[in-house]
Formats: sequence, C-alpha cells, structure tokens
Amino acid sequence: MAKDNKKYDKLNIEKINLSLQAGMFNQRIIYEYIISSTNSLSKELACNGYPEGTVVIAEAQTAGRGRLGRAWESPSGKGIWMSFILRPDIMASEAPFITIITALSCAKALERVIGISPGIKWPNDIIYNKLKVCGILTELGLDSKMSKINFIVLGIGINVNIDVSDFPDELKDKAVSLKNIVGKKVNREAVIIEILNIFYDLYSAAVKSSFNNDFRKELIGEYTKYSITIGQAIKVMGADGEKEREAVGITNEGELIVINSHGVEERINSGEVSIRGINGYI
Ligand code: BT5
Repeated sequence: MAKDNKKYDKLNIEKINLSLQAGMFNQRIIYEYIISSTNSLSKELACNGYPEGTVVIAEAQTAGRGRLGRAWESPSGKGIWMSFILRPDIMASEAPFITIITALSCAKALERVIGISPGIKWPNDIIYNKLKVCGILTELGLDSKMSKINFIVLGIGINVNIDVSDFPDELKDKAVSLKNIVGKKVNREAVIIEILNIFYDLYSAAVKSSFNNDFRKELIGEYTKYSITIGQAIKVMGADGEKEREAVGITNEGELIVINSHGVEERINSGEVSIRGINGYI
C-alpha cells in the first residue's frame, strides 16, 4: 500500500470511492505513490485472479508505457495514471471495441468536467487543438486457446496539471495538459470519477446487450462524432512500412476502415500500426 509522502500532491481516493456509482469500480482501488506502470501491476493482479473492476492509480510511474514499446511520461502528482481490469466475454479480435468505449468515456468526461470539446485520434489518443492530452493502452491476457479473453487491462494517461515547461523537449510541440488548456489547475478526482462513471454506464450496457451489433453500431456512431481521423487522408505506419490511405469508418469490432489508392477497402487493427496525418503528427 501507499506510504505517507508529503512530496506528492495526493489524490483523495476516499472521495473518488464515495462518488463512484455502486458497481464494479467502487470495490477496490489500489493507490500507489510510485510504481513502474499501472498497467504492469494490473496485469500482475489480473493473473493472480483480481476481479473485474479492480482499479490501480499511481501518482507517478517510472516506466509508464505507450503502445509498441513506446515510453509514457508520467511525472508525479500532476497527471492521471490509472488502469483497470476487465473480464468481458468476448473474443480477442473484439478487444479494440473496448478501447473505443474507453476513448469515448475519456472524451465525454473531459467535455463534462472542464467544458472542452476534445477529438479522438483513432484508436487511443485524445487530442485538443492538435495536441495530445490523453493516451490509452489496452493490453490483453488470453486463455490457453489464445482466442478468448481472460482479462483486459485498460490504461489511461491524462496530462492534468503538468506545465508545458515540464514536458521533455520532444513532447513540447505534441503534448498539452488540461491546466494548459483551461489556464488553471484542474481537479484530478473529478476527472477520474467522471471517466469511471461514464465507462461503467457504457460498459454495463454493452455487457447487457451481449455486445450485440446494434449496441456497437450506436456507440461507434457516437465515437465517430469525436473522431478526427475519419474522413482524413492518413499515413498508416506498420511493420511493412508507410502507406497513404483515406480513413472512412470504424468496424463494429473497433478496427479502422481505410481505402487505398485503388479504391479498395482495408481494415486496420490498432495493435499493429501508428497513424499520422499526411503533414504531421495529427
Ligand atoms: C499511448 O501510447 O498513448 C498510451 C499511453 C498510455 C499511458 C497510460 S498511463 C497509465 C497506464 N500505465 C502505463 O504504463 N500506460 C498507461 P502511444 O499511442 O504509443 O503514444 C506514445 C507516444 O506519446 C510517445 O512515443 C510520445 O511521443 C507521446 N507521449 C509520451 N508521454 C506523453 C505524455 N505524457 N503526453 C502526451 N504524449 C506523450
């Protein structure tokens, strides 16, 4: 458990717990001042049988991770570095849909708590004014047949009260914090509570519908309203190099639908690629 340490701006976990609606998230929040990565700890806990809804929050991460082995800057007391465990009854190929629900929850929460209109860059970035304010990392634990999901860990990183000057040089023209956006400190608890409550509503509805196609379609429709990727010419950067494509939609499983230069449709899975704008990061 967390030790007392006055150096950090501490989150009020009790307040968060009391404000979460009754359900999977208000059972167990594990709070640490400093750990390697909330995703790594959550995966370890999931392997040890911790239930769906277990939340891990840290004030700082020493080895915060993005996708494809990239690093995630996680300074202490100024961000939301949080992961949670899910155990949905779906196939591994459907996991991107959970990233979609998470991104939508984060975008809606920022809209409600601080009144901004963020965009979602498929699959996992929340963008404001072409700058990245939040990233999501989805990691899977599969069953022995490697097709069904044993657990999913969703990791959310949000720059809340970080100053631009605190970002390393390579992020200064790519990243932004909520404090930069609104010009004053933002209450981290309020953002966490809103994300978890919105996610809970959407995820419970998805489970109740057995992840049926009508529900997925509706949610993807809502996601599309926030999307800054769909309708754009993009660069798809994967193991086999860089390709220019036009992004036209999202499948019911959460894959990106693109059209190549011959007008042929292709599907892209989030685990394999990075997406860039034709003229830059966004
Ligand atoms: C992501 O990866 O955007 C997923 C980030 C997920 C972080 C959370 S924090 C809690 C949980 N525990 C973890 O260990 N991870 C999750 P990706 O799309 O690969 O983007 C990574 C890239 O974003 C890096 O290569 C940098 O260019 C940039 N970046 C790194 N730190 C950033 C930050 N704090 N703000 C904005 N951009 C950042």
